[in-house]
Amino acid sequence: MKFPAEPFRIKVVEPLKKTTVEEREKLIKESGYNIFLLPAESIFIDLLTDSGTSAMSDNQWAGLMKGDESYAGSKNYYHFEQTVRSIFGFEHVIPTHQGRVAENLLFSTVLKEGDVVPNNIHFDTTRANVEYHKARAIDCVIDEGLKVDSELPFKGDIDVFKLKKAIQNYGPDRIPMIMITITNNSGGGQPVSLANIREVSAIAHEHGIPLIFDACRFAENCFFIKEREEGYQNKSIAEIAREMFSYGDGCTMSAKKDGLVNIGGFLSLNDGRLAQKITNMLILIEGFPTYGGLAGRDLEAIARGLKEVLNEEYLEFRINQTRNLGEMLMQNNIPIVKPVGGHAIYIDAKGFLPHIPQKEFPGQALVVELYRHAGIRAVEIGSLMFAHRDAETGQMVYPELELVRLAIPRRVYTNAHMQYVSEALSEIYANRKSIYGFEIEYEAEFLRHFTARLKPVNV
Ligand code: P61
Repeated sequence: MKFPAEPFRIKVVEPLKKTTVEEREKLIKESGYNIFLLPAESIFIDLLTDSGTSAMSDNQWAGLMKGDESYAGSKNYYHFEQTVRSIFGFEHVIPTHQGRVAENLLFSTVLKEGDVVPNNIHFDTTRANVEYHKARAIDCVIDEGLKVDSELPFKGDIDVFKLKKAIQNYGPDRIPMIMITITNNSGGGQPVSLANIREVSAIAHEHGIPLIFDACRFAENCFFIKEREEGYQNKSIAEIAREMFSYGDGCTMSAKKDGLVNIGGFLSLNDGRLAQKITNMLILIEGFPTYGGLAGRDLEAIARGLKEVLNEEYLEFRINQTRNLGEMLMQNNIPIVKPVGGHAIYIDAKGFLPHIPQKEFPGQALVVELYRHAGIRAVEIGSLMFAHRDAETGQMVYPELELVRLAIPRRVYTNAHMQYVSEALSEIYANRKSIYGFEIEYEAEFLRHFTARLKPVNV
């Protein structure tokens, strides 16, 4: 079948507002050509992120009514704890209100100045949290993981030679943990193989270094393992997850992705002493250990979401919806990162707009045109996000990849919406020569893409 049919029917609808090109031109200009500053109501299809944007099921909504809002020891916490333990297998479960707090709690407890944390590729909040503690975040993904056209099945794998070299260079004492991000968000939502996880785990443990998963999209990663890795075709997603996490010592998790909820996260660890220290810190900054900044009802929704996300019919639809959009785009010659990842399509903006130099932000130019032309919101992952001035030479350093991410919220849009996105991109591609670049009018010192204001070049 060409289109993966949605394995759910729609019980509640949220009307979408249609705006005209003229209205959007005015709004995007007023927003300094920055889509983060747009009113969300003016967007027809919002593909800014798959984080916290899932549609919850009837079962999860029913769970909200079962929320026990006691300050300590709510039944929802016990359900949540038992669910996380049964899937992830780590002993201690610490709730947080989102993923970056789990990262912050872990790093602030473990990292010292000068430490080093290897990962396949650190996501931006992970990197920022490592660097905030004056440690170094280093990326050890395989070289193919950075190539737009490489079609390897597990482009999120860690290059074990790079990892071993890092351990040799810095010494295991300066590496308090090794991380693996599943799936690898910054590298195109690409999965990591179990063979690689096993190997990295052996290397880590040989040197007495704990292995920690950044597990935001763990179920999608497991689905790819089932689909692509020899010997796993007859295993359930839960079995694959159990094996995968058995090679690690803990995880950080943003439940806003594969927890299928709008808010929530957790940290889960085997090390009891570390968990105790972190729990004390949790009380200081998030809340009591059995709610961690969440309401009882939120914990219930996560517990139910984590069970639902293991459902194979759901995952098959999810991965194929994304893949199907990717295939429609490829048929129309739109250059994208291959193979298609789990949660998003990444358009190669250099290939799409070769006439716009990197200094004029081709990725952002495409993002602006998508909104202007069709009311679609995507996000630039390129020069606006990453270009910086070299501290020594004063020269601008541009990122290798200039991407535009179309992140697909879970269970939110239909395949007809995906077709709309594909048609809009084809129309834009046909007129791509008329698209112009941008220059920055205002930028903040850190994470400038969130608040920057831009203006068109030569217009
Ligand atoms: C996203 F533009 N991701 O992909 P929190 N690890 C990983 C993530 O993907 C992740 C977090 C940790 C987002 C949201 C987002 O500058 C941005 O629950 C692999 O968001 O704290 C989040 O989880 C952090 C988008 C975050 C951004 C920061 O869209």
